[in-house]
Order: sequence, then structure tokens, then C-alpha cells
Amino acid sequence: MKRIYLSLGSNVGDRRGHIRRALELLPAAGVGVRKVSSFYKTEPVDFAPQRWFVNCVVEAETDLLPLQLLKALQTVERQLGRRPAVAKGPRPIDIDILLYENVVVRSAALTIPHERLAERRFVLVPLGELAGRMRHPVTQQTVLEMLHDTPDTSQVIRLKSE
Ligand code: PH2
Ligand code: MG
Ligand code: MG
Repeated sequence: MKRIYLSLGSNVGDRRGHIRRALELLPAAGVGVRKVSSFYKTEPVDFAPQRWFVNCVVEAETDLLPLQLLKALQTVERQLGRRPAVAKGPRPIDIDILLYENVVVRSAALTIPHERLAERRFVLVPLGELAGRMRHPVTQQTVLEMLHDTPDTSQVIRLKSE
């Protein structure tokens, strides 16, 4: 079993409902969810004129290899009604691989660790809740150090309950 961290985000329709549904579908896709962060309302990053997101991070275990995992997550995205659309535009669900053990993957199809991990408060804040002392396998910075250093100033507001 490999330990992985995923980022989940939604900014269309019932945003929390979409994330909850994705969490329910992950086990059948081969991803055992171990911990779920709080849910956060987050200001859109990179693509401003759209609705705020709800984001969370999960710690999970899987026997899937990185590219198999990517395909499995895309299947869950489609099950939740995601269709190919504008890059970084509105979506019912987006599930991104943040970390896969200490593995580094740099291919056209997939980049692990996620290439903008250190530039996104909507990822670093929930990830810090689960694993603040964990280190980035390339830069060796901890999650809390990345959060302290990030140039991102977008708003991330913890929701009271899921
Ligand atoms: N995802 C993006 C682009 N911008 N902004 C927020 N707040 N949350 C996201 O999940 C997000 C984003 C591309 O996947
Ligand atoms: Mg994304
Ligand atoms: Mg994605």
C-alpha cells in the first residue's frame, strides 16, 4: 500500500455534496480514504471570474501505480458528471494527486508532486491540517514552511462543519 494525498475541489452546484460523493466513490476506485481535512471555502486561483470553490485534502492508501491512480480519479470525476471543459474553469469536481509516497513523476500525462503545490493556499492549508511536518520530496520543505513562504494570498476560510 502506498500513502497518497489528494486535493478535491468543486465550484459548481452543490459543492460540498460533490466532494462528499467523491469521497464515497473513492474506495471502489481502489483508493482507501484514511483522513479527510476540514472543508474550506476558497477564492479562485488563476482563473478569477468564477464562483468560489469548496476544497479539502485527503490522506489515502492505494495499490494503484501513479498512472493507474490518475485514470481511476478521472473515472470518479466523470461519475460526478465532469466533462472536458475550459482548463482551470468551473467544474463539479476536480481530484488532483498532490503526493504519492516520496515518488517523483515528471511526464506529459502526470506531474507528482503536484507542480503548484507550494503556490496554492487552498491546498497547503488543508494539507497542513493533516500533515504539517511532512516534507516535499524535492524541495525538502515541510508543508507548514511552504505555507509560511507561499506568495499566494488568496482567501481560504474553514467551514464550520462538513
Ligand atoms: N482549482 C484550479 C484553479 N483554481 N482555485 C481554488 N480556490 N480551488 C481550486 O480547486 C482550484 C482553483 C484548477 O484545478
Ligand atoms: Mg486542479
Ligand atoms: Mg485536475
